[in-house]
Amino acid sequence: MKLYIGNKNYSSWSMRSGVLLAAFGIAFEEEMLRLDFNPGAEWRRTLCAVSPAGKVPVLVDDDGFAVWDTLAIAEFVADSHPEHAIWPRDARARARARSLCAEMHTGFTRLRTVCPMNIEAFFPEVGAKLWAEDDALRAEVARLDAAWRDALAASGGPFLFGGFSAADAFFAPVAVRLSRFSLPVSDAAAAYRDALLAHPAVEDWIAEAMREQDFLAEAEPYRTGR
Ligand SMILES: N[C@@H](CCC(=O)N[C@@H](CS)C(=O)NCC(=O)O)C(=O)O
Repeated sequence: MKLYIGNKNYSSWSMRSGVLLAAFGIAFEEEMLRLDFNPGAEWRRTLCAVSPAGKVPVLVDDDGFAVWDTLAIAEFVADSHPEHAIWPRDARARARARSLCAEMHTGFTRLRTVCPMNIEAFFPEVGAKLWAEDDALRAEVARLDAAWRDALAASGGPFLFGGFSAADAFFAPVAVRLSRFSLPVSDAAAAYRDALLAHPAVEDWIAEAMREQDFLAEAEPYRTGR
């Protein structure tokens, strides 16, 4: 299988699929397409040849069959690898894990907008200012904190549903954002954030993102003063 991804430093959606496959030790080749937001950019032509949606990540199976969008990729990986508990084995826990992934997929838009993924950069002052001024951001972090606490209390941790699952892969970029912007969370949520950041698959992704050293001005609202 081949996973097409964007820059590891910036592409939060790529991180979800990459971390999911790595966490379960599923072999895959990785092809990084440098994100370029200009119309007609080369990476989009390459990408559109494998996926009509034109977004990363895309998982291409050995026979060329392409699956795009992180939710569909998680389902395809779970179907292809029933030996792994990609989703929790218990039906209700599985439904709850899917609810959280779907909520992440469509929600937390304020957090995603004002605290963009940028693994190599630390913005505690920006985070403090946002925290003081942005009601919508605080409300989303409160919802996130409650969702994490509920799942952890029900499972006993250390991950949302006990062992590492797709739900944790979906929240890995959120753990990065909370840490890079120093956003305050409860003790239970902070312990989970740190467990997630210390997971080997997440650590590897972060280490590779740090090595990228590829500044993309379009993804940098804070380091360019825009
Ligand atoms: N809903 C998609 C979102 C994918 C997405 O927005 N990927 C970004 C990179 S993180 C992208 O390809 N952006 C390029 C664009 O939108 O033109 C998923 O879950 O995979």
